[in-house]
Amino acid sequence: MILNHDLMSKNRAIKIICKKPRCIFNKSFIFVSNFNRTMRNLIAFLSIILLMTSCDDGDIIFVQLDFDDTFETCGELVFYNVKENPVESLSLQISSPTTTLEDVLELEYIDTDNLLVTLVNPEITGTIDGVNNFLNYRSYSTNSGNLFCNDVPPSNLQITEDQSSSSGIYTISTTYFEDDNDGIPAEMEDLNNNGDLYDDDTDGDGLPNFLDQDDDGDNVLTSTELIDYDNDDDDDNPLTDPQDTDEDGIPNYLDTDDDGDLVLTINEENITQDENPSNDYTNPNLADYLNPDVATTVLATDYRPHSINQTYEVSILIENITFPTLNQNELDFGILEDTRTTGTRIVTPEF
Ligand SMILES: [Ca+2]
Ligand SMILES: [Ca+2]
Ligand SMILES: [Ca+2]
Ligand SMILES: [Ca+2]
Repeated sequence: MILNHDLMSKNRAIKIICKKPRCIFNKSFIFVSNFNRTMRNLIAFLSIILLMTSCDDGDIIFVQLDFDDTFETCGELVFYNVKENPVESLSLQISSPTTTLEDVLELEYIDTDNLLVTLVNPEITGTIDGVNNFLNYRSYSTNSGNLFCNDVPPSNLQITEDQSSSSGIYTISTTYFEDDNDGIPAEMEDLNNNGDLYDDDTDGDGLPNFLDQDDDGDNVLTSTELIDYDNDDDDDNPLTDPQDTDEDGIPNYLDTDDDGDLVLTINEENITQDENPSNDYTNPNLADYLNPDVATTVLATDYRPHSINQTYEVSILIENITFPTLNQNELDFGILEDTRTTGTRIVTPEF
């Protein structure tokens, strides 16, 4: 009855509004419309009650921390993620056991020739105890620039909330990739197609082809030899038709005697002996190692240094978190953004 009364009184209000000429509602439609509106109001009211009840329940805030999927690091050893609007930060500070980013990225040789490397610590785990190792969530009233790793804290820094987890397990996972960047995708350097990139070593110098800038070991880089000068197949792609100067069926980048003059390319250093036959020209238009009419032997004494591109991917997962008033027990920090996660290393195979 009360509901009907309310509806009727609202019907009246609507009737007044409907005095406009373009109003085409009839009375039954108005009743349905009002019924829906009342139900919406009722649902909204119940939602507010529910929300108020929830917030009274030990002040637990049911939120999902929403940060970028990249983080940074500095010092000894703080990982942090800062976002704006609102300004918030997450930080993981590790001091025991003492860990540095150098530890995370450390490599060791895995062969006797000191050519191949692997990670020393692909996974580092530890405990957050709020004493030695901290996980903090903070919010700030202002954006104060770089919030971490300043010798002098920002002067206008106002922390409005600071929560420290009293527990947690962190796992720092690192993966490491290398490539010779020679223009041939790594999977195409798996010559025997067995899925193992490490057992393809055309020149036998100890560097597998996918890490070897000079696959045939003739001191002319693969990237130099891969060029398809004649472009017979018109696709401008040297991978589909790599240059084969002496037409012996072996592309130049895998051929130790590129011009077929029976002098090994590596020994065609007629002009300058600098472990690079590609700059030796008797005929100014054609390098000697590609010129079968020049067959002078000047023995090489070394392999040239090889550059290998390095990429690390560092991610952190934190589990069993206990923040005082935040209900989240697992946190994926994302991927580390740092200049030290890419680099090159130089190796020179033994001649
Ligand atoms: Ca090799
Ligand atoms: Ca290669
Ligand atoms: Ca060659
Ligand atoms: Ca020659």
